[in-house]
Order: sequence, then C-alpha cells, then structure tokens
Amino acid sequence: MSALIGSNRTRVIVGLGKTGLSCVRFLAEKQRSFKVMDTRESPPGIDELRKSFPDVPVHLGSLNKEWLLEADELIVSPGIALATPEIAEAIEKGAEVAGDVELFCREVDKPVIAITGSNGKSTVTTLLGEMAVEAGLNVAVGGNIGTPALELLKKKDVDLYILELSSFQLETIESLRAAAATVLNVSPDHMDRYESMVEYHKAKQRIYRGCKHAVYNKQDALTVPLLPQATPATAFTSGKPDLNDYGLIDDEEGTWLCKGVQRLLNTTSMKLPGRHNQVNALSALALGESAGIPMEPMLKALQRFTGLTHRCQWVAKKDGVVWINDSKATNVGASVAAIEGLGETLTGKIVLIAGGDGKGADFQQLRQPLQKYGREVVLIGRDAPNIEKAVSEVVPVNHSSDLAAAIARAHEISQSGDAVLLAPACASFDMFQSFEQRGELFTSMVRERLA
Ligand code: UMA
Ligand code: ADP
Repeated sequence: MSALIGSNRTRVIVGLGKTGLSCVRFLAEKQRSFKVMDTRESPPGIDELRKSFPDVPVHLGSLNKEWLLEADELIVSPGIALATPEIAEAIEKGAEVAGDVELFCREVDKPVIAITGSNGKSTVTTLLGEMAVEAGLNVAVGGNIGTPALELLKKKDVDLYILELSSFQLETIESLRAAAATVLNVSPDHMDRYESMVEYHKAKQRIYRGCKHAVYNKQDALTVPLLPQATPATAFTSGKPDLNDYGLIDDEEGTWLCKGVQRLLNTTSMKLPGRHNQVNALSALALGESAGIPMEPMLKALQRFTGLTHRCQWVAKKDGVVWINDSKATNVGASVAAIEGLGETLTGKIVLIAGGDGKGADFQQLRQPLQKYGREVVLIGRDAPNIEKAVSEVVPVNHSSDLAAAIARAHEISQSGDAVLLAPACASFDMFQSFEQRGELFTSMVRERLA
C-alpha cells in the first residue's frame, strides 16, 4: 500500500472542510505534492490553507475537471459523493480513490475499534472511549464524531484508537482491518445520497473487512457480518441473550445487562435513559471485551456516563410536563427509538415536534409509535407536508411557522404526565446551522417560556 503514497503521484484533495484540511496537513508533513479543490466559494479550511500552505494550488467554486482527470489519486471528503459525475469519470479513467480514514489506516500501528450504524454511533464511541480511559489506556477517539482520524495520529503513545465511521467515510476505506468492528443497526438514512438501501447497506458492511472480531445486532439482519465463518463474532440483542451473546434479562429486580446467563449490571445503575441506550451499552461492552479491555473498569465507566447533549436530553419539567431535546434524531429510526423509549415511561402522551430536511426519507415508520404514544405532532420545516401525509390518519397534526411557534403550540396542548419531545426525524439545515444549534435554541426557548 505504501506505493500508493509514493512521492511521484499526482494527488487531488477534494473538499476543504475539516477532513480536507486534515489531509492537507498530513500530506504536507510527508512532503507530498497535491492540489486542493472545493465546490464551495469559501470552504471552512481556506484561510488556514492560504496562510500555512500558500504554495498549494487551489481551485474553488466548482470541481476542476482537468485536475481530476490528470490525477493518479483522489482524496475525497465524505461530503462529496463518489457518484458526482466529474469524480465518477476520473475514477472510470483510472484514478484511485482514498478517503482521510484510508490514509490513517495505512499509517496507524496500534489497534483500532471501528463503529458504524444508522443511530447510536456517537453514544457508543464516546462511552467506549470512557471505558478505555477507566481501564488505564491512552486512547484517541475521533472520525465522524468530530476530530478527523488523521489528527489523532498527532497524539503520542496511543494504545488504542476508537473511530466513529459514517457510511460516506466507509465508501473510501480499503485497509481498515479493525481489532473490533460493529454495525450497530441499519435503518434508512442519507437516502438522498444512496440509490437504494442496498447501496447504503454495502457501504456499512465495509467496516468488517479484515476485522479480527465482529460485533453485530442479532435483531437487525443488515448488521450481520458478511464475512468468512471463521471470523470471531459476538452478537448483542435487546432480548434474552444466548450463551456468549450480550443481552437484557428482565426479572423482579428490573433489567440486567448480561453476557449469556451472567448478570453484569442492573440498568438502574446506569444514567443513560431508554432501552436503546441499554443496547448501546451492550455493544460497547462487547466491543471492549473483544479488544481486550477488562470488564470491571468498563462497568464502572458505564455507571458514570450521562450521555451526550442533544440525545434524549432532559430540558425542563413544569406542570407535570417533561420537555426533552433529541435534536440529534436526524432520521426516522432515531425518532422512533426516542418515541418508543420515552413513551413506555410516561403516564401521559407525547407531543412530538418534528420536521426539517428529510433527506429523501419515508416517514411511514413513525405511524405505529405515534398511534400508540402521540398526543399531537407539531410540524416545522421543509418536509412537514411529507410527514403529515405519513401520520395524519393516526395522530392529530399541527403546522407551525417556526420553532418558537411549535414550542408555544406544544405548551398549549400538553397535559400533566405528557412529554414534549423534539425528535425531528430530519436534518436541520433547511432552518438551522446544525442539529446542535436547533437543540440549543429549543433548550433556551423552552426554559425562557417556562421560567
Ligand atoms: N461540500 C461541498 N463541496 C465540496 C466539499 C463539501 O459542497 O467540495 C459540502 C458537503 O456536501 C457537506 C459539507 O460541505 O454538506 C461538509 O462536507 P465535508 O466533506 O467538507 O465535511 P467535513 O467538514 O470534512 O466533516 C466531515 C463529516 N461531514 C460529513 O460527512 C458531511 C463530519 O461529520 C465529521 O465530523 C468530519 O468529517 C470529521 O471526520 C458530520 C456529519 O454530518 C458530523 N456526518 C454525517 C452524519 O453523521 O450523518 C455523515
Ligand atoms: P449517531 O452518531 O449514529 O447519530 P447518536 O449516539 O448521536 O448516534 O444518537 C443519535 C440519535 O439516535 C439520538 O437521537 C438517539 O436518541 C438515537 N439513538 C441512539 N442510540 C440508538 C439506537 N441504538 N437505536 C436507535 N436510535 C438510537
């Protein structure tokens, strides 16, 4: 593989966001020559590129077809689809493709645990990171969760790398060979980028290539590794586990996280809410164990872990109504998990605030949980009409002009015992800068209103 990063190759970095910039720094450090392009007029990395790497040729505002066709290797950012016509043509004419994580994999000399899935990636990645720290390991955590993989190589004396990988990143990775790898679950997401679920599934499965140990979800056939039988594998399930699987056992003392018949921890000792998070905890334990992390510190870290912001986060309680921020529910599967997880715990019903950029999703899956737990769905954003079409037969629907109006409506109609849940089932970009901004605005507006 090292021949691929030899010095005479013509390379183009496509994209100058966080990923592109990390590739610039990496290749510059190795004294490789390269060009950079981004379809944006003013991509996030341009100031640093101009200041720190003024000699690097850069093309902005479109893709430079000529540069692409001349290139031996394209280093493509996850935000750019390989099917983009100019990129596809260059690949067809013989250019090789790598992503930032592929460059990382060619360089790294310590074990890597790799995590993908439609939902729960960041929670499992962060939790496992804390488990590794508790076990005394010097761990570096990054990837799709925020810090580009190549930046992690700067950390000294790392024992273990933990990477959250998106399907976009997986498309451009060949040499991962993880110590442990998982697909947590597969439900439709990014359907504006994939032709079908088959393509999305294929991208997710790439995480298992060459792995030493696979961890998969027994209740989700699309997560089962398509690997030779000889590859060691551990399953997890929200049901009762078979021998050597991880699962949940309910008894008179509550719900237990278990490995086979062995009770590891009662879920009342966990701070993470909801059954989906209990399953996330099981997958983290299975990954950690298969990479050699001892059980005791893992369980200790799990008991301390309170979860990440914007994921089913408690905001306020007034007049018997609890307000929850799950702005990170950017796809239908995540919203369904939040509605079901929360619905089970309420004496009342859920007022769901949803809508935004649906990324081409089918919203039918929201029907059943909303029929069971929904008081009303308050809709905002671009795909409000599509959500209405999918659910209006089973739950009342209201249209609000913006988030403030949606909060006012939810406040007006919620009753004691209810929850108001922001779990939009959509990306935020039609109305907000990010899911974080959407969640922060929700939190501050709710607190202000209830004060
Ligand atoms: N873009 C262009 N033209 C270009 C290049 C990018 O318009 O030439 C657009 C993309 O379509 C996208 C945006 O710019 O809308 C950012 O793309 P990027 O490839 O420059 O992204 P980075 O800043 O490098 O951030 C990426 C991940 N972003 C995406 O995959 C879109 C970040 O995940 C990740 O944290 C970072 O690398 C470090 O690894 C974010 C994300 O939204 C959180 N991921 C998606 C998700 O989780 O659903 C996959
Ligand atoms: P990701 O990084 O995959 O987006 P997060 O951990 O950030 O995952 O959680 C994203 C959303 O998915 C949150 O809204 C959360 O409530 C929901 N979620 C978390 N874990 C699961 C799971 N195992 N199954 C379904 N939904 C989940």
